[in-house]
Amino acid sequence: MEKTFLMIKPDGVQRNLIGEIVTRFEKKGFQLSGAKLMNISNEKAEKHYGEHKDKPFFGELVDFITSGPVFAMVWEGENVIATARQMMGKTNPQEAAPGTIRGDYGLTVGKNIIHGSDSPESAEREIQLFFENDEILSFTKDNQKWIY
Ligand code: RTP
Ligand code: MG
Repeated sequence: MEKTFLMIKPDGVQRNLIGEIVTRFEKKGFQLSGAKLMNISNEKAEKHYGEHKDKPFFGELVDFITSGPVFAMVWEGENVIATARQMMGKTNPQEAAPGTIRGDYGLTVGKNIIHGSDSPESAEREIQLFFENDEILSFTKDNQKWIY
């Protein structure tokens, strides 16, 4: 089953949105396979956002993501990578549709609550960067036949 890496950013943790966000993905039908509250080192932040290292906002982005605990998660399910991005909404909360996480809870692009992998390659890379293999659990729930 497809897996993605989602991370509630420091603003989402500070604003007590962990439960609300986890609930949305659970109710959608996705399954949580790993999760932890953690601080990110500068080195990990720079690796994670490596694709943006030449952008003017890179410094701010790294400072923000390392400014407090994040809630890192691995979720699985059919088309979870693309569907989670849709549930998150556009990068800039001003353009994110109501009903999406960023559309409902964010105001500015620099503090947009949640990160989600944008492709299978990113998902693979980001899961490896944030999780050890034994922190990702594969198990079957009885509800599967009602979802698929
Ligand atoms: P993310 O990686 O955090 O899930 O967000 P994303 O894919 O929707 O957006 P991406 O283009 O990867 O940008 C990463 C993060 O950089 C911040 N950003 N700031 N000041 C700006 O113009 C600007 N543009 C992007 C955002 O916080 C975005 O989530
Ligand atoms: Mg991105």
